[in-house]
Amino acid sequence: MEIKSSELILNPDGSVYHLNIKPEDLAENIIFVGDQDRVERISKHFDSITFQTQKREFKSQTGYYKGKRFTVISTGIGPDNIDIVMNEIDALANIDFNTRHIKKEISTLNIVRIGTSGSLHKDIPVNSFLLSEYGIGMDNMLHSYLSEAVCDKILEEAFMEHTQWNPIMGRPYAVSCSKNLAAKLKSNNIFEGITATAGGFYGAQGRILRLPIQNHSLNTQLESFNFNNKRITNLEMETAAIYGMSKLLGHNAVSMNAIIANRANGTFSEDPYAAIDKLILYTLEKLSK
Ligand code: R1P
Repeated sequence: MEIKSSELILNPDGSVYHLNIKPEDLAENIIFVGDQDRVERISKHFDSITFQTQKREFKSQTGYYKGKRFTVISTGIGPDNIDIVMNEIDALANIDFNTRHIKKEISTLNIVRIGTSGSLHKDIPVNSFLLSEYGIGMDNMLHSYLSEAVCDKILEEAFMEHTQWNPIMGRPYAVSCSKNLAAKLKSNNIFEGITATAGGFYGAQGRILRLPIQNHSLNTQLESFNFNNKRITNLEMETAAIYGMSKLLGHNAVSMNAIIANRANGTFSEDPYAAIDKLILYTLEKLSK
């Protein structure tokens, strides 16, 4: 069935609406970052850059690192942006923009987020690295889709019981990373755990400035949660949405986190850029193998 112009919006030059990318300019290996200024912190390591564009917060560069082709895309902040970026990169790979039909052969993309995040435990210090084995989304974005098949119901139920989850906040969703892609990225030097993804930065992550919040105990409840000896290690704003959309669309995804804040002891990295630069090089090296 032909996908109408109002549903898959293309720019006059044939690029996809928000990302401004044409199908031939998207690599199969994709790196997401939140901050648009982080795109060049990655591409400065490339052998060459063959394409670049920016619209709004979505800045993209495609190039080669040690002979392997990558596209780096900044997603901006939050799960709502992940809905846009995931749908548009999938359309670039799997919808024929000329006929507006889904391609017969569906391609799989490899997506790695290199993000910043806050640790919930004193023993996961600032400047350490963490691979998200699972994402628990507290943001509801995934519920627009028929997502049950990719979600871990047992983990979700345990999480809701432990946090005495208020239904007014919607239902949390839990999705795992791609085991194969994670195997490439693991090492003894990095922590692993469940990443909680929030739909906001302040109240949604238990920060109180002037407004009273729904759940004062959120961070201590997240910290004390244990599921089959896995703990919720950190809080950020994209991982669960990326995992959910990737699983639904048939792509591989892993989220790598530079821990720049420690919510348990109230510390913040003195040099967050050094931490993220180290994680960028670590990740590029692992992915280039
Ligand atoms: C909040 O400051 C932002 O920083 C974190 C959060 O997930 C959120 O996007 O990640 P990035 O540094 O990748 O944007």
